[in-house]
Order: sequence, then structure tokens, then C-alpha cells
Amino acid sequence: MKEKILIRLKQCGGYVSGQELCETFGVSRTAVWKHIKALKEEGYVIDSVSNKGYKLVKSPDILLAEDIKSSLSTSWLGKTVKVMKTVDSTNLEARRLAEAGASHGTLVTAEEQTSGKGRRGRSWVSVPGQGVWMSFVLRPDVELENSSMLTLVAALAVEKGIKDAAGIDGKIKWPNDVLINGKKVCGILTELSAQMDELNYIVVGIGINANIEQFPEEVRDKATSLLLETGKPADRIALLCRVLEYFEHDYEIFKKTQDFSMLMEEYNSFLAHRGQEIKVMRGNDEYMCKSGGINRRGELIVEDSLGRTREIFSGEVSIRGIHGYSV
Ligand code: BT5
Repeated sequence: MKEKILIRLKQCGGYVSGQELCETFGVSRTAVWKHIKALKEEGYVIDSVSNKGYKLVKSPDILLAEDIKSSLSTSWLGKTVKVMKTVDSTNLEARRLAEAGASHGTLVTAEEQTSGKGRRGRSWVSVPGQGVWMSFVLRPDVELENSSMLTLVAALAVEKGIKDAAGIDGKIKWPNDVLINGKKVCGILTELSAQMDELNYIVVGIGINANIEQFPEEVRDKATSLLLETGKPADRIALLCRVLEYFEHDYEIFKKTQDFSMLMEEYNSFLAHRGQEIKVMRGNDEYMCKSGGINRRGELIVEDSLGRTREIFSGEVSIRGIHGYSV
């Protein structure tokens, strides 16, 4: 009931009379008043004026399933959503849900991750309440060999979602980061479960540093947040929703050809390091080359010192700008 009252107040934008709330939801005035009181205790600022009713003035910065549902305009992504206060890792939770049969598009998000994961056993700093830490399950109709490109679809969605929700331009650092002013604002971790050549499910995990004010020492020189870059707090719900909307849209485009032929041009326009010297690292092997754009298979085209071009596959590769992490 409390959630329904909240949604009504949000949809209205202005005052909703107590009488209308009673009639719509079939409850007494005292019940309405109690729910409003409970909402205020959760941090909602609600103005109440006699003869006019109640008006939602400000929502607290917490992730709520109702808020996500009411501002998300997708057809299948995030329609089932699990919002958690704390979890080990949203990727692990999404995998558990997928193993238990969760459907295509199921979303998990949490205020806090106690063991946020990066690639290859690295960890992901997930300051409680200050980021968008989310993962979703895909049961895609996509060939196993093409599935790694979903990381690129996610990066493209994050770049555009950040632009819409926070009004700032990012750059995609192929394959799985988004940077602002050369520092990492988002990391993506795509994991899959397959048997033989058959894909069971994919989990796409996205971490966006929305409102982190201070990073721990170990990532301070390479990490940034939207708050630090724009000087204003980002609306995490809007950010999450816009990213999911772009992902769903671009995923449908990707699925048509199962490659990047229709997304490549846009992706390359956001690519960091384009035309610049980069260091490619594969295990202990490192070499310098010039970065081009991606091809339609999502591989990064580079040119070595002898002018030969190579395509690098995202698998085990990390790239760095010549001055370290940044461009
Ligand atoms: C990534 O790995 O960038 C993938 C990160 C994915 C995080 C999301 S959050 C929701 C979901 N649930 C999870 O458990 N994970 C996903 P990689 O490219 O390996 O980069 C990891 C490296 O980034 C670390 O070794 C640090 O150097 C750095 N790092 C850690 N936390 C960071 C942060 N909050 N912001 C920027 N850089 C960070």
C-alpha cells in the first residue's frame, strides 16, 4: 500500500488529496496518514496542506524497486528486479538466480557489494549507497562465439546513459571500461555459463561510480565518479534506467546481425585512445602499437611499429595509454 501511495504521488507531481488516496486504494484516512508518516521516516520529504492533500517534494537517495519500475521504459530488461541492501556481488547473485531459472532480463541491484568483482579475480570497489552496482541475466539467442560482444554493447549503453542522466561525455576504453577525463568511471564484467557449444545464460555486471566522493588509496589515481566530474550528485535511478534502456535497444540491433556492423560507427565515435599509441598487454607479453577502431566482430584494430595491422580479441587483453591508465 505504501508503495502504491508513493507511486501515485510521484505520477501526480503536485498535490493529491487524502480523499482521493482513500478512495483509490480503499483505505481509511488514518491508514493513509500512517503510510505517509512511514514514507517520511524513510527520508521522503512530503508536504501536507489541509484542503490540498499531500505532495512529494523530495525522494531520498535509495534504490527502490518501485522507483525503478516507475521510471524504466523497457520491454523486457529489468521487468523482474531484485533490489538488495547488501550482497556479496550482484554478478554472483544474478548467477544464483539464473541457476534457479530466472528469466531473460532479470535484474539485480544492490546498495552495497561486499565482494564486488572485476575481471580475472580482481576486486571492484563498491562504496555503499554511492554507485550503481547491477547485473542482469540474459538468455540470448546468440552464438557462443559472439557473446563477448555483449560487453561492448553494455559499454555503449553506459556511455549514452551517463550522457543522458548526468550530462557528461565519457569515452569507452575497449573492451570493458568507460572513462571520464582519462579516469575509470565504470567497469563491466560479463560472465557466461555454457555447456559444450550451447549457451545457458549470460550475466552482464555493470558498476558505475555515481556519487563516490573519495576512493580508497589503491584506485585513487585511476578512478573517478560522476559527482567528482560534474560537481553534482547523480540521480542513480535515472542513470540505471537510461543505461538499461540503451542496452535493450542496442542489444536488439546487435542480435539482428550478431555482430557490430550496425553499431560500430557509433561505438568508434566514443572510443578512447583512437589514433594514439597504446600498450597492449597479454599475460607477460606487452607491446606498443597505434589504436584504430573496432571492426564488426568487436575486435580492436591496431597497427604495430612496422605498419602491420592486427586485430585483437578482447579475451585476455588489457590496454593502457602510454602515460599509464589514462589517455
Ligand atoms: C572491471 O574489471 O572493470 C569490471 C568491474 C565490474 C563491476 C560490476 S559492479 C556490479 C557487478 N557485480 C560485480 O561483482 N561486478 C560487477 P577490471 O577491468 O578487471 O578492473 C578491475 C580494476 O579496476 C581493479 O583491479 C582496480 O584497479 C580498478 N577498480 C576497482 N574498483 C574500482 C572503481 N570503483 N572504480 C574504478 N576503478 C576501480
